[in-house]
Amino acid sequence: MVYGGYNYLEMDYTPDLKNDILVWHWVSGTHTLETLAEAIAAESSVGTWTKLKTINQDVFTKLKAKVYKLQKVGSNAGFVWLAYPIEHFDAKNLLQILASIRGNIFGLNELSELRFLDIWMPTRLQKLYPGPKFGLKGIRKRLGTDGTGRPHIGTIVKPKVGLAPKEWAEVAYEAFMGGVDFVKDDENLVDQDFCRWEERVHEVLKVVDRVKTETGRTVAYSPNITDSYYNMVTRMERLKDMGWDWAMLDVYMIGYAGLQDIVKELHDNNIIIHAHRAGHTAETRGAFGVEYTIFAKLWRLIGVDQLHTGTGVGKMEGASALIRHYGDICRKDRSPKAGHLLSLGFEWDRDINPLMPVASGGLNAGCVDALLEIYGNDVVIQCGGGIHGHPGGTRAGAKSVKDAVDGAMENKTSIETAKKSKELKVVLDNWGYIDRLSVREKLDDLNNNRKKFEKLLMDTGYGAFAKLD
Ligand code: RUB
Ligand code: CA
Repeated sequence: MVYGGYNYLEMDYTPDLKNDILVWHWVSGTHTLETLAEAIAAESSVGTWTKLKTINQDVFTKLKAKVYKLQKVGSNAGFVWLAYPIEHFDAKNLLQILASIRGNIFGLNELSELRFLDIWMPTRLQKLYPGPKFGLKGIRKRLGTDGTGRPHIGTIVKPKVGLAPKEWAEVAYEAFMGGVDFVKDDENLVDQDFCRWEERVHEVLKVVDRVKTETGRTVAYSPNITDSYYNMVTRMERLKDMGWDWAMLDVYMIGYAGLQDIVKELHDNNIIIHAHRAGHTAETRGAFGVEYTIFAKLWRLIGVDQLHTGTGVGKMEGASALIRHYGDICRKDRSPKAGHLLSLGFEWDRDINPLMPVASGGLNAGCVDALLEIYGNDVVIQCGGGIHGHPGGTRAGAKSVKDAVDGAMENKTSIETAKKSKELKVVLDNWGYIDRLSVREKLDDLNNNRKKFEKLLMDTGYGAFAKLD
């Protein structure tokens, strides 16, 4: 088989986990799977649509992408595994790597579907990137929860835009007083006329101090600094002037280049980074796109400290098994033996710290038990509407989540806890309850029938992921 004059199929090649970047794709198109795979290999590495007078065998042999595995699903579709020698890349330049492996290939005429399902990054590559500075451990230390190991409770102040700085801070105060550890701006609140950034930060930091004085508790605020690079740096400088050490970034909007630069600035200035991922679904859903697995890996590599990773039970898409996998990517050193659904897995360099995943999107206290089943306790449970939409108001909403979390830490279900918490009871009565066992059964069922699922995937293709819930 040749594409553009060269052969990229090397089915007897064993990937070199120390020196290759591996990539896994789902593809379908108008040619055989072999041709589609070779088109991808050529366009993403040394080749093009035709034979070149300018290429020599040495370049080709040393730098080409190798298709080392194919799994057909019908004649013109299937899974493709590729290996790129690290020498192909300017390994310290993430943009260069991505322009190769997730660049032009998405525009090739012959493809009608292309899902970039996973990436393997050798530790040799990882050593060129910082990883989280504070991460899970640093954040726990900052909030004083390293001893308890309990989940953190977060809230996005709602409405997402519209409140004036003092109003915003007052809602934050109510949330803190009800038991929230962490408040944050929403993805689309930065520095609008009705709520100037500087004034809002000033007001909320007063509230953070007030909560400390009144209750002794350490709480945090993550102001959104997302903007052009220079404006982000200016805001970071203002945070430092105000003595504050936490900031939020819309990481997808900023893009990889700006993100790496602002992360470096924030690391150098000891500021904790909350990463909101708004917009990623423009790429992570649909026939052409990139799995969230890849974003989670890249954002841990780049070095954010906490990252939105989905819920499995809330308003946003994502099956619980996949959400658990994203949580693992954020926190574990290496992928669990079972549990990564045929993906390439991961093994983090020991200098890449774990980060704290954030479950968010359509949550309320009635989801707490289920979320802890999916994630374990190293997670931020973040509710917006589920706190500020509570019939008793923000403070009661926050208390409902706090009671559910405290109950879970004593091995009680929220149903049991609700007998002594009217705030939690109202939530369960109004919005319902997802019990831990139902989630456990679903996840166990998949684990016990992993081979069956993998077979379904290999027989029917990428769509089988959609059957997970
Ligand atoms: C959630 C919210 C966040 C979403 C984003 O508000 O505002 O922007 O979590 O989704 P609410 P994701 O709690 O009212 O639904 O976390 O999946 O990226
Ligand atoms: Ca939001």
